Amino acid sequence: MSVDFEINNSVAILTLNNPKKLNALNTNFVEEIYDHLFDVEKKANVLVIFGTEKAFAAGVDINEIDSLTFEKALIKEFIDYKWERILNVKIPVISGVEKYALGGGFELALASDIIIANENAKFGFPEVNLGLMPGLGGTQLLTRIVGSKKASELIMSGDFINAKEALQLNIVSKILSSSADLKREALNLAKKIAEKSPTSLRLIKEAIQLSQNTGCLQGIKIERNLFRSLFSTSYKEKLTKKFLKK
Ligand code: CO8
Repeated sequence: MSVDFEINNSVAILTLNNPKKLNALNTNFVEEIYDHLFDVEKKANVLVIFGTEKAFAAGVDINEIDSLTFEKALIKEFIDYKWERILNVKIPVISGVEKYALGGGFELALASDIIIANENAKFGFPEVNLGLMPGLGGTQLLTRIVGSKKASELIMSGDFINAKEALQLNIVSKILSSSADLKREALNLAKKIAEKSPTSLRLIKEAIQLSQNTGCLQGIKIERNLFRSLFSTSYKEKLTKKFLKK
């Protein structure tokens, strides 16, 4: 097993745990993450993903890539169809990044809703140095955050950025100065979010994700309908009454 999994008080924690290989993501590793997601969505209100102190994940396992051909990758659907599931987790996801988040590891972090980082974090897409390119959403997700010019610079050069640069580029929302602080902060944030209405959280996530793929006016219309649908939930009933009683 390379993935540790636990759930406490509606917070699910997935810890990638293959430090010797810097959490390089091979097919089995991704399948383990995939398998846990069903439990995560049923039993938790927030998911937190950690790596180890040596790496969040240094990309897809280059040993596996080495033996791939175009036909094999297309027909056997190497990693990518399981990845759809990772991109579409219905509950909020927080990634706590230490050291390397590279290639597929960076894409795993970008697939989450919130990224917080240790000050030693390094982000990048070194695929170009292997004669490759990002293949798990990197060109799309990074470009939407930092714009096409900066995304082009980073993806075409293969250069890494540190935590401070990632903060300036709005990739990460907070930097912590130690592994323990990072874990504490990520779990406190997860706990705070997990206490909110699960229906609100799922629809907020849906609306924010939609904003990346739709025009503003259409997005506002859809948001309004999602908002209206929350009128029929027990949480809205309970929480508005509670506020008004005070
Ligand atoms: N794959 C396989 N093994 C790896 C990987 C990796 N991505 N990254 C690190 N490792 C292994 C090393 O081979 C080494 O193993 P060993 O001890 O057995 O020799 C061990 O981890 C420790 O690594 P280093 O000794 O290299 O550690 P350093 O601190 O010297 O360097 C680096 C750390 C800079 C992170 C370096 O390991 C590195 O450059 N790694 C490769 C990073 C990379 O190129 N990542 C991109 C991979 S491609 C990708 O992610 C494509 C995604 C799209 C897939 C699309 C599917 C459809």
